[in-house]
Amino acid sequence: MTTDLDQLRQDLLGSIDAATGLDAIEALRVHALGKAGAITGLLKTLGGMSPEERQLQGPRIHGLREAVTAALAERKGALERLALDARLASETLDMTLPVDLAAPGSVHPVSQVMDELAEIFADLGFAVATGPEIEDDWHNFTALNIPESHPARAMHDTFYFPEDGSGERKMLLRTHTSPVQIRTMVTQKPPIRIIAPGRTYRSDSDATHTPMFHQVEGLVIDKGITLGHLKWTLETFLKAFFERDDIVLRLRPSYFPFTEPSAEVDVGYTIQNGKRVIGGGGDTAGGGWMEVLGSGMVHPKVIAACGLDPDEWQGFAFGCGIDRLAMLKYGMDDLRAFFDGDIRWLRHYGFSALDVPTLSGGVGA
Ligand code: 2NL
Repeated sequence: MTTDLDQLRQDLLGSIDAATGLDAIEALRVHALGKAGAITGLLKTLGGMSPEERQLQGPRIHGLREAVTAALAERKGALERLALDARLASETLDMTLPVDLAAPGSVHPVSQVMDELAEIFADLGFAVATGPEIEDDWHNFTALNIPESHPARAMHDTFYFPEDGSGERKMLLRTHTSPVQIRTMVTQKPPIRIIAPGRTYRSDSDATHTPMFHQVEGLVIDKGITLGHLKWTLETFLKAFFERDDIVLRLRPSYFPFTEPSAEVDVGYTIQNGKRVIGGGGDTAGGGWMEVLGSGMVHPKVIAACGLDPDEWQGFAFGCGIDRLAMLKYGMDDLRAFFDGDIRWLRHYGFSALDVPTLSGGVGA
């Protein structure tokens, strides 16, 4: 028995040491420790031995089983390391091959212009204010000095919600972002310096009008505010937005119920390669004027409607179409394309998400 066990140990450990593959290791494990394995067979003989013999042979057989189990694990580990080394030596990875990226998204021109506006006006000390797109007629019209019978209510081609019969304020889709400014004046103590960008709605639809469009309005309420502050602010804004120093402005008398006096703001343009380009121009030869903004001094009735004393607080306000600003700056010609959702248009005109409008030069103020 002693010689048999020693011989078996020598044979098994020798074979394990000589094994050159994981398959061979597995075969040796089955041969020694499997159900019908050599060591398994020896363990079974322990039951038939006398207590004295079992006391002698038990530790020897168990010792052999442990030695073989350990040798199998060690050889298996060594073979796996060899296999990995061989793979690492033979396989190469070309780190210069192009990566198959998912198509990146891009920033819509309207969003880009909104970000630019926020940056420019932040430099001038303006905060961005937002409010509901579903409004009541008090915030959208009445507080802005547009009473029930006023033609401007019809002029604005308002989308109204059906009346609920409660006699409460009529609900509508805001026709401008002015109600955001009204809400700010009602809830915030002056001085106020805000811009209100956002979606607005009018039942209008042709090449230059879409039922939903974007507007930005600005509002300043403080003591001693004059038309001079308005003109300087708009000039500074337009120079920064169009990135040109030669911006010329023309303020044309106009009428809005919510401002007095009111002025339409035109910007000079010149013709370059058959296209209108903002900057220079105006009344000079080959130049012309383009209307870009409406503005004025906030009507005392509007200030009073918001609970402020018009003898103490004055201000100016202005409004313009963001879609129109985007078209002028980035040379797009059909407004409807803005909202068609055609991915090819967006690939052409969209902005990289990394192209953030930092305007690091500031407004030069
Ligand atoms: C235009 C004209 C304008 C305003 C908007 C305004 C807001 C308040 C008080 C007074 Cl709360 N005015 N907004 C003033 C003048 C013109 O917009 O042509 N928009 C596209």
